[in-house]
Amino acid sequence: MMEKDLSYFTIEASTPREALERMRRQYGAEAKILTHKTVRRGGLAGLFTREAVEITGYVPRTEAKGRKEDLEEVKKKILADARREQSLQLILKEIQALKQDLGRPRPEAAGTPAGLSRLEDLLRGNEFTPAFIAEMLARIRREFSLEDLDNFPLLQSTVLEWIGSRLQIHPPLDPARKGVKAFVLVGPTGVGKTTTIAKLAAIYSVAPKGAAPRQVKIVTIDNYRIGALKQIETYAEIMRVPVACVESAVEFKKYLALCGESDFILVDTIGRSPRDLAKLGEMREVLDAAGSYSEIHLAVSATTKASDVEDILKTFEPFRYRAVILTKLDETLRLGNILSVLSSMGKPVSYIADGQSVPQDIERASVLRLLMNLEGFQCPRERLEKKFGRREKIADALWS
Ligand SMILES: Nc1nc2c(ncn2[C@@H]2O[C@H](COP(=O)(O)OP(=O)(O)OP(=O)(O)O)[C@@H](O)[C@H]2O)c(=O)[nH]1
Ligand SMILES: [Mg+2]
Repeated sequence: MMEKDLSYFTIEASTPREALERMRRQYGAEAKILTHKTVRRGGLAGLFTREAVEITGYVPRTEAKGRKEDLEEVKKKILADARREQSLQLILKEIQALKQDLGRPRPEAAGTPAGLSRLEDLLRGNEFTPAFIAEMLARIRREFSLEDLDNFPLLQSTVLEWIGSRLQIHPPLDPARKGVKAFVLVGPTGVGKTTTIAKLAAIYSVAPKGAAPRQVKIVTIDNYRIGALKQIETYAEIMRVPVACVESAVEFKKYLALCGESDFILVDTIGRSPRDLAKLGEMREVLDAAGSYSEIHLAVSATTKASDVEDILKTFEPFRYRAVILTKLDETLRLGNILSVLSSMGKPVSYIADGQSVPQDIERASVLRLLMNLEGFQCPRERLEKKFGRREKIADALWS
């Protein structure tokens, strides 16, 4: 063993036994005696001294170090345990929090009963706008008891009625109405304006029983596009309805001045992109010539997506259209987008066109017809008819 590994000590005691005992007590069993001698202590100038024992010895330092290392180990262990303890405490806290969370009714779970999410899916499937859906769901939450939320047939028929009540219907054209001579159809390109004008011309050429006969005339200001005039002339020829072309406000004014009391003029306009503001402005000037003699309706295809419908309804606003004619209803099963926008913008619907056949594929707008076009809703028809009235084909109304 190297010297630096030893720790030396000196012990002085009255007797050898006492020295030995103290060595064992202080340095343990490992301690070894190096020297042992008798010394004299105390007294005064060599007088009255007493005998004592002094031992020197050593104890291996390794032992002392070992104990220190042990201590380090113990400390580390304690620290590790403490850390583990802390982690355990954290985990425990988290578990407790989770338990509390699970025990508490979860807001979305509590707020979305099965019937409500089924209804949401139904509205989404019909492509109602998110804002419209949110409004409907909020109303259900407000007005339905928890018990009724489980009654899905009640839920869907009520919502269908709510949708219906928000739709506005514009009365059909009345050629006998005093003052209004011209009915004008504006709208984006290709939505079916000309076809709709032809359908209306065919229908209104026939006077209802007992009513005074009237002369339906078609005016087109869509004579710029190749084939446009030909298209309306072909229809007019079949129906024996006169067609006139008008290119300016002055011409239109002159034309109207020559019309008689019994004339009913249907005006077909050139299809304009809602983005082509300059051309829309020109057209407005021509139409303004008719002043209060005319009533303008806006044709919108039912296949247009919600954001575009909103744009169209806004862009054509300067024409002060009174109602919307929904065309191409036969081409879509998702009517929610249009209905959402119409109801949020408060625009009434006057006619519904649902096919290319002239004159059959048109009818007066009715809430029933619009609701019937919604997919997946099941509601007794009689219930809706009772609330919103029946669906009426124009032809039925005119020729019955
Ligand atoms: N499926 C379906 N097609 C329609 C309907 N109405 C019109 N169409 C068709 O849509 C196409 C365009 O119709 P038009 O009447 O020429 O449309 P427009 O709005 O006059 O078009 P522009 O004058 O070019 O702006 C034609 O092929 C029509 O047969 C409808 O209700 N349903
Ligand atoms: Mg046209």
